[in-house]
Amino acid sequence: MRKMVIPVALLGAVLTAGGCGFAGAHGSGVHGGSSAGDRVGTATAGSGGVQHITVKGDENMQFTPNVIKAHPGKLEIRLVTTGATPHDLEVTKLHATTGMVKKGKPGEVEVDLSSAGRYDFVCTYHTRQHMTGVIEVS
Ligand SMILES: [Cu+2]
Repeated sequence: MRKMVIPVALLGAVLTAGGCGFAGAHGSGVHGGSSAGDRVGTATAGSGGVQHITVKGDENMQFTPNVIKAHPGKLEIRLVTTGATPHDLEVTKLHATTGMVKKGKPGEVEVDLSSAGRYDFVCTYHTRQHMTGVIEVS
């Protein structure tokens, strides 16, 4: 069930379309996808003991944050897409996914992180562009 979605070159035109002012935040011109680009986010505790984090998927095929720090327990991940390219977020080990998320239509997935450790997540559309991240549970 390998899905292939090849986004047409949309860079440039779409970046000004968003209302969130996100464009330009990563305009350093640095490419390469190495681990130097850790963007760390910490899940916040919510009602009912469920932790929450919002992750953005952008036109550079990157998640922000791409390192999520959480505690053992339930975590709800909300994925928003900032540009025209759809993304998803799948926690690989748990086979849990948001499904395809388009701009303006966030998707959520709740995972039960019962034990400490590292849980990788990916965008299944852009694995070849290394659109990945990790949840660090401790
Ligand atoms: Cu993606």
